[in-house]
Amino acid sequence: MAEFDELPAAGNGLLDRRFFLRAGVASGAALMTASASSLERQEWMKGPGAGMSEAGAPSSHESHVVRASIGSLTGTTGTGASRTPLQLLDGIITPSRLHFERHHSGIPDIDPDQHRLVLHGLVERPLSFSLDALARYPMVSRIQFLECSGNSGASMAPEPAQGTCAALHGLVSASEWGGVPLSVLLEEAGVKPAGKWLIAEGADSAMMSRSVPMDKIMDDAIVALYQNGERLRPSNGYPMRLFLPGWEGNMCVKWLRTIKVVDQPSMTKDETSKYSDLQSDGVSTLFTFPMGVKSLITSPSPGLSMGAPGLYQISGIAWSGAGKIKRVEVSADGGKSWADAALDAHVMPKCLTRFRSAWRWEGSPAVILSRATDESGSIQPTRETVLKGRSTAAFYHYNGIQAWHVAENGEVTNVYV
Ligand SMILES: Nc1nc2c(c(=O)[nH]1)N[C@H]1C(S)=C(S)[C@@H](COP(=O)(O)O)O[C@H]1N2
Ligand SMILES: [Mo]
Repeated sequence: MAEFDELPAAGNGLLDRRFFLRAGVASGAALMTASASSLERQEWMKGPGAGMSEAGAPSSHESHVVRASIGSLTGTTGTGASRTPLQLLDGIITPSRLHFERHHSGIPDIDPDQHRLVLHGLVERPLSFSLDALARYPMVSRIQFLECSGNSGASMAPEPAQGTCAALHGLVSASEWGGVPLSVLLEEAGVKPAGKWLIAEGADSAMMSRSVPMDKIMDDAIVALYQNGERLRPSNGYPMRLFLPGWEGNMCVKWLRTIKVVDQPSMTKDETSKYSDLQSDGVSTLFTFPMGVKSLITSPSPGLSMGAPGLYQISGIAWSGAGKIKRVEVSADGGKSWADAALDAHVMPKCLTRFRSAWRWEGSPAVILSRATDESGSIQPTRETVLKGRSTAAFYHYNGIQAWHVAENGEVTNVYV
């Protein structure tokens, strides 16, 4: 251990990230040394275990790991959101059952045999695809994040809201998304030269629709059929959704029903009155598509109190709509000094990246924060920078640095720095 105490990387106990790259380091977290009684056979070893089942479920001891802060507009049950319990997960994949949900009019009960995707508008040949027909096209799969542009909106409030990572930032998840590149389908339909945008519409009663520029479609848009190896969950768009890697979640139209090729954006309610950013001069910024570079310490975080002073792992997620995460820095002294965090091996474009830092907490109050940089060179801004020039009524696209206060008793709360 002493060897790592010689590798302080920043103020207030942050250790060098090489801590995680060396073999054979112990954290000293095991509370008791093993004794003979630790080796006694437990009850569950004294008879055969349970049988097989057709589909698995998490351990009954993990029943607290569920979606949180579920809210719906008054008088509705499906017009709102549920949030991913980020503080209870590790790695970068969100189990499908915990992917956040955001619906404007509930989850439609779609019969996949009846459902069609219709491609029309400024095309040579309007086409209609059944699910079976779509599944015969060449497919791709990528592990990528999906984030609602309303995520973290609470951080714009004048006083820091108290809540878990789920409550404050749980409108982001990551999955392996598999499906057919939309460019392939459009090539088959033949886009007319005047076709520069398309309007994607869903089969829910909200008929949510968004305009998408053709460049993005030709770059990496897919009609997603699979999520983490199985068909999409109903809540996430079954049987098909538009997936636009790195772009705001709202544009990833679920229960995708029609794609109309047009010559200009159609100014739907979801890209004008909603999902636009009101500035303090009264001008509203439209079409903020890629999600900004962002990171968040998920452990420790509110609800996950610290125990006795000692060696801790700070862990969190970072992501950017512009590409890969290049660097994550962590501070344990409120941003006075920073140390590079170690990144887990899976660093992929437009995906969550897991970071870790070793921290020797002395037991005194501390403010911990993380700051991500992406491969385009963008650095996660401070809260102050994000709010500059924005109307106090603005709500979307918040990617500011999140600070957590660790009290002497180990309790973690949300603070602004
Ligand atoms: N048809 C349709 N598509 C939709 C929505 C919707 O209500 N209806 N919600 C949008 C919003 S605001 C977001 S953030 C994402 C959420 O996707 P998820 O529920 O799979 O997490 O879907 C988008 N696509
Ligand atoms: Mo959203």
